[in-house]
Amino acid sequence: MDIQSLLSGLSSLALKDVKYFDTIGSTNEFALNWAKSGEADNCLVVSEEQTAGKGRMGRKWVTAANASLAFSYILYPNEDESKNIRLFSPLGSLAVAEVLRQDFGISNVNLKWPNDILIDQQKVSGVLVESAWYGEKAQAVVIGIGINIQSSSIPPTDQLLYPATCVEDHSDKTIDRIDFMNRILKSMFAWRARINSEEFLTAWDEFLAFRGQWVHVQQTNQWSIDGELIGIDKFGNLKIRTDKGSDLCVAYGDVSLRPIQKPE
Ligand code: BT5
Repeated sequence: MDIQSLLSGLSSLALKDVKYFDTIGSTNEFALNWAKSGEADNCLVVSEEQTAGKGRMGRKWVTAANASLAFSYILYPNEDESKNIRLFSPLGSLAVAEVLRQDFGISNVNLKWPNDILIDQQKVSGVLVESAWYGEKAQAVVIGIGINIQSSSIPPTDQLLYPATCVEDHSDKTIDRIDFMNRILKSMFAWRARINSEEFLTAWDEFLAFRGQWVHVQQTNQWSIDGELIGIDKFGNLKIRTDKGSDLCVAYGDVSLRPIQKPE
């Protein structure tokens, strides 16, 4: 990858600016600093490799040179969007899922609430949304997306909390990474216009992994719940039915989820 091929491959998106790095600590970190300038709306940061890629809750994200995609898109939300900043995470994951299914014909794509993209129940991509303040009270949002494209991008098992896979293991097509990123951004822009709509929640809900299954939801070591995964509500919260039959909603936040055996 290089800046020339990036600029030409993404030219139809009318991005304001694109920064490309052969290697960087984290594209999100760079984007957050850039966003604070107040002049980075609709800008993109891409790196071939990350040496300190970030996941949620201080976890690490591994990006391998020539085999992965790692990029961060910066936007300044409008007033309506500012009320629902947490929807930008499913915006990114819905775009990735849609491209995998619609453009690459990969059928078994699901979204593990709140932010993981799975193929055949294995993690292929993760989204990290972070925001920063600039000026007096204006907020910037960075949508960071990491995707495993070729098999050499899959980290060793001892670095993983959850099984991982890559796109090329599930598609007959060779993946052109810039074309792939272009499609994801295009889908993201289209859904952004409808981010507060019921249609957006429905599209997200349709991709939801583990519906009807027993899951364990853990919130930063303090609180956890086991129950049947029902779906998402109109705010994007996860609906869980406990063994006593009551429904609970888990708000998006520092939450992790995994399927478990239903107790007898
Ligand atoms: C995420 O966090 O999945 C969000 C990942 C976001 C990465 C992008 S890359 C561009 C931008 N710049 C950044 O610095 N970050 C963003 P989380 O749900 O917390 O998952 C992290 C966990 O995923 C780790 O603890 C590992 O278990 C696992 N993991 C790390 N690298 C992986 C990979 N390449 N493929 C699959 N799983 C991975």
